[in-house]
Amino acid sequence: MHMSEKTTALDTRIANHEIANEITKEGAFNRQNNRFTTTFGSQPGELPVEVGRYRLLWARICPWAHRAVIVRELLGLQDVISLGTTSPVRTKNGWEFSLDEGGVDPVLGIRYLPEIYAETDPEYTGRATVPTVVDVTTRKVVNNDYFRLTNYFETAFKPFHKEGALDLYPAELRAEIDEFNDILFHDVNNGVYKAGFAQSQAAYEQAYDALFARLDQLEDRLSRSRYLFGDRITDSDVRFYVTLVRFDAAYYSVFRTNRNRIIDFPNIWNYAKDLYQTPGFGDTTDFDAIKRGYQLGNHADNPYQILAKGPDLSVWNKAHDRAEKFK
Ligand SMILES: N[C@@H](CCC(=O)N[C@@H](CS)C(=O)NCC(=O)O)C(=O)O
Repeated sequence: MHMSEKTTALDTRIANHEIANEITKEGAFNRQNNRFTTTFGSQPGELPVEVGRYRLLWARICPWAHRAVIVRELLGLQDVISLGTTSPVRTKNGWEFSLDEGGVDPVLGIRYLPEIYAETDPEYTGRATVPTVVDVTTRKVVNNDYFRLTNYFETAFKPFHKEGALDLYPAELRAEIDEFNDILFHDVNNGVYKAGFAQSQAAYEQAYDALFARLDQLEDRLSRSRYLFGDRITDSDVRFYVTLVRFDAAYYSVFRTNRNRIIDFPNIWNYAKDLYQTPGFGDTTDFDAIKRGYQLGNHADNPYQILAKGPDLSVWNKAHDRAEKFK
């Protein structure tokens, strides 16, 4: 019946992960490259930066997309780049615009994200992923470079930042931030996925060990400053936050990253609450979508589609000690 059909589709997706070509012979997850990577800017061949020209498509579950949405908020780019939101649980046809009236994105008129990838490049065989940036004047996917997207918002879109916007990517710190972000990506942001998608015990344990060794180091770093780079929020904080906010509700169980929870690290936990309570962070975080996306989507082997009741998420609104500690 319905149940077994669902299980079969899910099993196939888990078995192949639809990332079959992203698994090494040692059983480790090796993420696909981004297909649409043209840079934003004013040089020939770059994507011209204009108000209202681009639409950012995201799913609230997704950390890679969430960071672009947080930066869009922090910089006040809401009227410059429009936002389309898919439902948090990916369907077998890909990300679906079922939250919108009639089940289609109101600007692009598409029901599923892969439609716009197919329109842009009929030869494209990779996964249609969020975040995706579409040029609404040409209806083409122009960028899905989740790694650099926030940096474009921070630099190329600078003329459109709101007055008094934070400088999330200060010129004098860029080299350090880039170096830090790279390490953060491998051990933490993508580290949880490497643990969760591993298809061998050794690959899983390697990812787990690297992840917690790095978190121990970051716990120490955050005992010395309020944010990762001193007393100002930077791009790196956004990148760390999106993993932290998903950790206890999803990764801890679904990806087996269970040495300890984020609330067990005194400095990281207070830092995470500090960010959550900062406009742009908590107000773009949807725990229900995160739980559903990871637990009911293809990430988890969950044939009966049971959603875990916990953990208690009200703790994110509790007081933090960061302002007091670093005044
Ligand atoms: N574009 C990157 C990262 C973005 C990414 O993985 N996004 C996920 C959601 S968090 C997604 O859209 N996955 C779609 C799929 O696996 O079909 C990739 O291809 O690995």
